[in-house]
Amino acid sequence: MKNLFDTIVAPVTPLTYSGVGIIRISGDKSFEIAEKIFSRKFEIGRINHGWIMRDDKKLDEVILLPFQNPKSYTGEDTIEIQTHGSPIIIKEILNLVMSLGARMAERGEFTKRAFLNHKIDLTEAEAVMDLICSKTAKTAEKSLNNLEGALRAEIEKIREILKEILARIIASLDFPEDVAEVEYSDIESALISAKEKIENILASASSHNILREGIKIAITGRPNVGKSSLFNALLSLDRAIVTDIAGTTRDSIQETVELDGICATLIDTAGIRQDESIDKVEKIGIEHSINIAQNADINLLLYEGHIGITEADNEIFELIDKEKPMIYVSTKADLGTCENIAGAIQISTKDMSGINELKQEIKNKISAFNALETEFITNQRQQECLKKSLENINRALEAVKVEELQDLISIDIKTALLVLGEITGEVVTDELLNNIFESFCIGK
Ligand SMILES: Nc1nc2c(ncn2[C@@H]2O[C@H](COP(=O)(O)OP(=O)(O)OP(=O)(O)O)[C@@H](O)[C@H]2O)c(=O)[nH]1
Ligand SMILES: [Mg+2]
Repeated sequence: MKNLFDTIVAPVTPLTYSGVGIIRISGDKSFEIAEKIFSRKFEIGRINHGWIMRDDKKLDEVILLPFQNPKSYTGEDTIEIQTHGSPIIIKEILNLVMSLGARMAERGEFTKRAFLNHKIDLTEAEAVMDLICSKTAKTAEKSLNNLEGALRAEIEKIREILKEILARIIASLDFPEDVAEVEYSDIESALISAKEKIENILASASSHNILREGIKIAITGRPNVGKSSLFNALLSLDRAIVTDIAGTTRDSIQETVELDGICATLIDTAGIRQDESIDKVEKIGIEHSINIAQNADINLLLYEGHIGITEADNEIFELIDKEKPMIYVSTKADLGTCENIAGAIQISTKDMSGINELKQEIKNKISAFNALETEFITNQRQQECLKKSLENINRALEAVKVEELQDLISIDIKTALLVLGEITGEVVTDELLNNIFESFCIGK
């Protein structure tokens, strides 16, 4: 981190042609710099209209918004300048501001300062970027809840339980004559209560990951079963090439759609077959298909209903882990049906029968992923901290069972507390902060 209190500047909006461009300056020198470049005296807390001037030359007609510390995003004196959205003008103003003593902000530096100036905690800082990168309205809603402190509140509840029992243990150790030793049963019930809360959050972690990263749905089956036709039907788009030649799809293609607030990536794969005559390109495509099917969150396993399940179909179905969600789809229903797998959905892309039923079944599978819905959302980093904290709590619980010295038990409780503190940012290292803010965009 450079000097915390130097003055930084960055474009807040992308450097492309647009209606409006915004430049933000934050730090001790912001007002002084603004006075030098603005055509007239500005008033704090007001919308100021005027010109950005370089010496006597007008650079642009702008709106200037001054925010006095601590009432700003970063907690420092801040100036926001709304310019016309020309990359040339924005760059000229940035150069001018930098020539007067500001430096270009690093990625996420405005938010990092908001955190370091105690305007927000780390869960809220991470929520800012999550909100910007949200793929669906639902993810945006949860990120906004985090920004308002939903995850922090949950973590604080757990920390309070641990802090309280730790304080009692330490008091009895420090003042053995005045304070009685804490009952082991009291320590146990506090630890169990914290443990349950952490386990509840972790139970919803996979649904959080799906909300953040989306869900992968693979359309799998042998050549010519109608995979690309179904892909197009689900997208209501002629995206994939469909022909009666087996092996039409050589490489997988994917598109994303929103299904019940979840970002779903639909993948059309190359038909899988074990045929000596197939060429090198198709072979690679098939290996790819198997990989996609095995890594998908949901598999749509296709077979032709009027032909029935063939040996080749069975060989493909056996490649898929049956523990994972999957839907059997019997295709070309318009040509008749001779054999069905229990629970299979019969579809035809010719008359579109069964397509809505299949969409509903896909949504049912998605909602099973999403069953443990919480107000907040967690990311991988936060989940790792929760897991580490849980390990320490479990170790403390084992020690309580054998009535280990409370001095020793307190060490595990302290560590559990420290790791939870990394979630909110009460305990942080420079490395952790750099890792988090490096993923931000410039100007945030
Ligand atoms: N009658 C009928 N024909 C269909 C239906 N769906 C697909 N077909 C036909 O089946 C043939 C193969 O369809 P595709 O969607 O290309 O099959 P695919 O599984 O993607 O095939 P590959 O890419 O070669 O693996 C085409 O001639 C389609 O017109 C259907 O519901 N009814
Ligand atoms: Mg195809």
